[in-house]
Amino acid sequence: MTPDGLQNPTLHVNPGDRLIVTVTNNTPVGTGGMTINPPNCGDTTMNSSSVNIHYHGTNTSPKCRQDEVIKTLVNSGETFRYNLSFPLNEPPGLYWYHPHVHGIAEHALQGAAAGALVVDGINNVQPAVGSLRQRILLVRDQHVPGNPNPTGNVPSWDVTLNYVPITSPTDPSSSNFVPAILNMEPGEKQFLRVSNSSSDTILDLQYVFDGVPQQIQVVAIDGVPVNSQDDPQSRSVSTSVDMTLATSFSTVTSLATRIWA
Ligand SMILES: [Cu+2]
Repeated sequence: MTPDGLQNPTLHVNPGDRLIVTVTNNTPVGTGGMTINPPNCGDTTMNSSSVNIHYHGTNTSPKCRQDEVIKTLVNSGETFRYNLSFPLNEPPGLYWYHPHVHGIAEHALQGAAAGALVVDGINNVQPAVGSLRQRILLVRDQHVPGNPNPTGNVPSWDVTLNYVPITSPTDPSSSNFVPAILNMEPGEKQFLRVSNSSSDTILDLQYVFDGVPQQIQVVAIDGVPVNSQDDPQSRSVSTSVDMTLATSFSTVTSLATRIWA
């Protein structure tokens, strides 16, 4: 989230593009310190507030200043410039970015430090989505306030949808369950691009209207069009989608007015 409370920026690139990102670590000076053996990239010492950026799922190079997460360290007060080359054959789709300093990545992700990265051109492989309204939805997880023991309707983690909290309990049959709400016109189709940007939460997503899970057509998973070997424009139809950690999928849905996660 930005200092003004806005969403982390959604980055758009085309295959073959160069992406330049300048990162300044404005978090307080961290505790601890572990010297990282050379070759180094950025700082040479890791501490509790070190950051870097992983460009999740992209086919960019694991070299320093590109998608390198093992040696790259940007510490409090430091600025670091990324300069990534996307290959010409990068599949269009939804990707995401997040800090990936080993040992503290979970902490950073549950602090909501993740954003969407879109390789444009999905309508070249799925023309049906070209005219639809798109929504980019990032599900993140975070600590349940008070850290209660998970039991019954008390989940291990709370989740948010584009930073809007989905309050516990997350059981739809509970009387005080509050879903995330997406408004749609009757009969309208929308193109939903969803990323499970949580660190520990596996999702079972449905799109529900009047208590009835609606039909969703999955057009791509992790940037790969479904059924692409048989028919690149085909779509898998279901009423729910399971998402393991760090996956993304794109769906077309109609009729429903609410989604919950
Ligand atoms: Cu990742």
